[in-house]
Amino acid sequence: MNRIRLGIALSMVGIVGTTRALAQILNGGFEAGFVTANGQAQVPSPWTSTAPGNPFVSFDTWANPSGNGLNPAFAGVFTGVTAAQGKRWAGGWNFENMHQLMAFTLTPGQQYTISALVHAPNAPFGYVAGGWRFKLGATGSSPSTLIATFAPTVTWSMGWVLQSATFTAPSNAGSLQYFFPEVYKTGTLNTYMGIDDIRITPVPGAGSLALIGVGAGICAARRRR
Ligand SMILES: [Ca+2]
Repeated sequence: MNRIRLGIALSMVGIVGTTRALAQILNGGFEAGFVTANGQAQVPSPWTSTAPGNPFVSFDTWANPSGNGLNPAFAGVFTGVTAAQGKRWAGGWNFENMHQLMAFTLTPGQQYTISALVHAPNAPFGYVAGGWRFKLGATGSSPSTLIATFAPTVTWSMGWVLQSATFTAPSNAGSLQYFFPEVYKTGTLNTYMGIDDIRITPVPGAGSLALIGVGAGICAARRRR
């Protein structure tokens, strides 16, 4: 193999590796962009909801004190809490929604890990902690496909907790470009939960490991010359 072909082959390995490492979720830490109305019923772009500004529909953006977003002490929900990552996080009731158009669609059959830092509410007013689940949809109003669920085990005293789940992208993932985090309740009481640093990353599989093997083989061949 000559130097040019070796260079092209190694570049292809590099391109594939880079593409796989790119994040599907944009602004997963809710740090970029300005939110109006002190963040109540508002989420920063590219996040949005079916009715931005409607406090019975849209998720909220919370910020460390004096930041751009809801004060953690608002309604006593997150009194004393600061962001797990950066200066802001998002939260919502089980009856509220939020979504974004992902940067890339998921690859059908590929395994992914979804992770996030989650926080239960300080719930003195008749609501409780719940869980998070994640869906895909073909439009911003059609969360049709459940892809992952986090156990509803996070309580107020635990602070921020990193949760994750692994899933296989469905066969129609190419047509499901919208991503929806949702809060679910486990009993009769409504629940409110916070979330920060949402990520979806591919699990290295047989395909990418084979490419790494090809790259290593090329390097070995080059050394032998
Ligand atoms: Ca954040």
